[in-house]
Amino acid sequence: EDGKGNGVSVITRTRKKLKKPSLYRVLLLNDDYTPMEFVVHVLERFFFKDREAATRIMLHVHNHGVGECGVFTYEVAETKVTQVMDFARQNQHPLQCVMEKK
Ligand code: TYC
Repeated sequence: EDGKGNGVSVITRTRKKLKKPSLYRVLLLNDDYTPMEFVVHVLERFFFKDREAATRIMLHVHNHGVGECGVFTYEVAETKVTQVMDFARQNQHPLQCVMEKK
């Protein structure tokens, strides 16, 4: 019914399917030239890590070739990658930052 006593059938959707957003890892890649201190600064500045966590992640990347900075929705991950790549380029470091679907 339409609520006005008009005898009209109205279909009302009572539940909307809310899909969870896909998540993306943001990764730093190792290289031979970017100073360790610069990578720690990147992790503090763009990923809000404290110095201890930033140092742990930086050393993981240094020793294993790749490491996770965080997990974000697509647009946030894309923004982080752009911020890190722009900052590295401004400082003439070859640091690479990428994202991958979880
Ligand atoms: N391997 C670099 C060095 O020895 C340090 C480094 C760590 C570079 C992490 C990049 O994502 C990186 N100075």
